[in-house]
Amino acid sequence: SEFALALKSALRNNELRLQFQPQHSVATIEMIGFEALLRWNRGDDHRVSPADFVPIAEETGQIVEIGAWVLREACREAASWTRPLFVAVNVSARQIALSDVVGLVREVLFETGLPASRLELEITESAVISDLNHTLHVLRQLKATGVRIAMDDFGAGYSSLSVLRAFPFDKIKMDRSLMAEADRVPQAAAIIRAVIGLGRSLGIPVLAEGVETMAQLDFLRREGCGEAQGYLLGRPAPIEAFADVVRSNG
Ligand code: G
Ligand code: G
Ligand code: MN
Ligand code: NA
Repeated sequence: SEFALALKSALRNNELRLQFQPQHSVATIEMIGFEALLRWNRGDDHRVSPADFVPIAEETGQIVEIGAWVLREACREAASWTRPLFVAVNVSARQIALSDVVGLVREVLFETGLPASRLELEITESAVISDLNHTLHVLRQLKATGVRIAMDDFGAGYSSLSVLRAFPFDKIKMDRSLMAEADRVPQAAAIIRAVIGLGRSLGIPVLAEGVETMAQLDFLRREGCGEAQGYLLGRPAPIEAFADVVRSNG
């Protein structure tokens, strides 16, 4: 399609960029790392959301090349920071199915000099389910390189619990739809509490996504949630917006 063709030239024409969104400790509000988020500007401020073009890139297989670019760019950037903040990179199910993600990660860590301990890979539960055996095999190999694996969008799909049982994830990222409903829907607040308890039982941190208000942050603090991300704490932005933080010593 026209869209897929335009996407193909996007990489060559330098139209792809990364933005970074901070992740914070709930207890101390200290910044702990960033999620790298892909942005496509087709020119003349014609911005296309990854929610629209990532699914197409997955269909056409272009996600392999684009995903490799994202990983390389994110790790190169993080390696230049003077503070040892981590960077979290989204990895698509199709990337795992179609390409050698383990080889790519090893190569990029070697090339950029970023310590594996500062890289986190975010995988959605649907990615794990789509080809359980192959994905679990890849995730184990990835973990052996020393990177952390986070379950992304937890609570948005159908089989979260079985996926958590099948693989020792290093972090749970609670889907932002839970946070959005927490004030209005009692079930959502109850589920957030339960997920925080689940993380505690499993011994892994839980990060709440989509935190937009002080009331939500207070709720998370009362419930003992470890980490948060959202517009209240910082919107996704070019890394220059965070230059002071990533280059400071404190
Ligand atoms: O940043 P925004 O909320 O517009 O992102 C929309 C969706 O696109 C989210 O689900 C996010 O996970 C996904 N996304 C953003 N950047 C990347 C990326 O680099 N790779 C993949 N596979 N998905 C991404
Ligand atoms: O699916 P994933 O978690 O990777 O997607 C992250 C997406 O969530 C990004 O596209 C980012 O723009 C969006 N996002 C981040 N913080 C907030 C927030 O506080 N509110 C809303 N509505 N979206 C957010
Ligand atoms: Mn994510
Ligand atoms: Na998410």
